[in-house]
Amino acid sequence: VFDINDFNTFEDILAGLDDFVARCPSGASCTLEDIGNSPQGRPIRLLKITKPGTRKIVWFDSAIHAREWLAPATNLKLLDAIISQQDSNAVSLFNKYDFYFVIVMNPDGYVYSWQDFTTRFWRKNRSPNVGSSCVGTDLNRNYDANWLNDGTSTNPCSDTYGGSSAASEVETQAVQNYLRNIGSNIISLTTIHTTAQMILIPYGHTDANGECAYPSDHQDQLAAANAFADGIENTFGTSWDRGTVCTTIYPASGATMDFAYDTAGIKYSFTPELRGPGFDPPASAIQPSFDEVWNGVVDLMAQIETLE
Ligand code: 0X9
Ligand code: ZN
Repeated sequence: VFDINDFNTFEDILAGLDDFVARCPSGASCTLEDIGNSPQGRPIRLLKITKPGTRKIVWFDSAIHAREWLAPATNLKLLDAIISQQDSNAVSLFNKYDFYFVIVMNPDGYVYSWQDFTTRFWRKNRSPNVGSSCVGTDLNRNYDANWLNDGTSTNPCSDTYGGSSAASEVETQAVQNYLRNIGSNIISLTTIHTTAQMILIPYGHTDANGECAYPSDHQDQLAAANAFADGIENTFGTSWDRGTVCTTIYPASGATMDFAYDTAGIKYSFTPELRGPGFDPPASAIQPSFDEVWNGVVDLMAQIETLE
């Protein structure tokens, strides 16, 4: 049974999405769209919460890394906040923007992380690799964004295996195609990970000299990331780093966020690394994670408005 205050199986999340659709705010449309299917045939399901007219889209996705369970749990609470119009911030955000949520970007990996305690910390998808007995590609190294440049592996047994070619994986292709089509309508994209207490911005790759690369929009992106991280910190007095992937966590190329910025043209693209502890926090971490991220999102959107 779906429980917004607990971790949920893939099946329960799909049922939960149906419940959200049934609770659509009056005057709004809530629609499900499968942007693709995983190799094992599971939907990559998008929930769109929209109002009539042409409005910019705020995008949140999660669980591209299977084991990072607090990410989809927190994302579901963000979805709940918008659907229930929980407070005046939720109301004013939804007065301005449409909201798109993909809760599970890596369905096969997520299901596998629920199988038993030996598979709980699985990260990649579950596609077989030709010529290897090791399974899976790191979908957050498989995007057509400086693919294989840095912080990624050509070894199929590695947890950061980039795949056999850029966008070799159908999960990657589905998201890339979708973002290519609607990217110009997206005002901000947040692709949620755990667990390092950071707000990361592009880029993850390095240049020809091995130095971290910076986008031309860096100053605006950093101002937005600072608002996001400050809003989070102010909630419980925690400490969150902010900065480019390459300078703040480590070089890592071929990720969703860098594709979103470089190819889909989404200037404000973020990778939060949520609170821990680790990849297996207790369910009691879900509410405080949501509380702080929600405050961060409210401040982020206000900051983006002053920058645009
Ligand atoms: O390594 C990753 O993919 C992310 N960290 S995690 O511990 N969740 O695995 C950070 C990657 C962010 N990279 C780019 N957006 N380039
Ligand atoms: Zn991750």
